[in-house]
Amino acid sequence: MSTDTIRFEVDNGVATITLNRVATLNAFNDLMIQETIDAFKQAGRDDSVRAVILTGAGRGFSSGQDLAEFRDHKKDVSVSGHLRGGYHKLIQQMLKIEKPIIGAINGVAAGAGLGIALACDLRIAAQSAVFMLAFSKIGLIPDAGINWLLPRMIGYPRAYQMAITADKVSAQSALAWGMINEVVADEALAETAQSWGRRFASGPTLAFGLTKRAMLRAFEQDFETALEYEANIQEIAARSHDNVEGIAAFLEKRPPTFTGR
Ligand code: LHQ
Repeated sequence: MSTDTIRFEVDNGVATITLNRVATLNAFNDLMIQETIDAFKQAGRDDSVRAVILTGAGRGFSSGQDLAEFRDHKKDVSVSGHLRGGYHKLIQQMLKIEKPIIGAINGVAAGAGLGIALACDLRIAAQSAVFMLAFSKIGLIPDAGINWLLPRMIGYPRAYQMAITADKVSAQSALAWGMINEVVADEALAETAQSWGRRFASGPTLAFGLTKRAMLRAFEQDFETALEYEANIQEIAARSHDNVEGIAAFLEKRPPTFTGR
């Protein structure tokens, strides 16, 4: 796996993917999209990885599409082809991995960078982070899954307002609006994310992954179908070692040892 534009580390069951094109606030060029896809694939394949963190190096999380590269390629590639061949594959990979993905939002998340942040399952933001739908500033509509994900998180009025104003939204507002899970002091972000990661990695990660599958699928299901679907998924969880261990630990009044199996 090449890592020219990202860093990839695994420690204590937690894989950390760090976007690393600092001079552009981690703008996505083709290589960074591909390397991030490969890193998520690797995190998905590796059984020792039970939680994933996505963050940015330097003062940005991601400024979205690398506009310089895109301008240079525009004559050769259609925008829709670029989205389908790049961002869609990345987002689908993130949604497919049945392990919790924590976005540690260290600075500005703009454009498709915000879309990728929203495709994480949980988001912790540094106090100074800002969220921005930069698209309308360059005459585009939101992409990278934002039209589907953001109104579900913060409601249509706020999502539409963010889209047409392209104003920066502070971490505190993002928290109040339900876009993120927690805000911490800038200097506490990395350790808070690692501590969430370690906590999840020692939990019943099979159930965590199945919960992600059931909840994401339920967005598209009617209630009856969702009930049926969750019953089937629960059947899988109930056959796990973690379920046996969890019940035994409860009855024996001791902490459980979950293995993700
Ligand atoms: C950048 C970028 C950047 C290149 C900062 N590219 N260099 C999908 C498919 C197809 C087509 C197009 O789009 C998409 C999806 C999208 O993501 S569209 C939206 C693309 N993103 C933007 O429009 C955001 C552009 N960036 C900004 O508005 C600002 O840079 C923000 C608000 C993110 C940060 O502002 P500042 O903190 O003031 O930093 P800065 O503007 O000074 O940027 C620092 C450097 O990073 C600077 O380079 P320089 O050589 O002058 O130091 C910028 O040119 C570079 N940079 N974003 N997206």
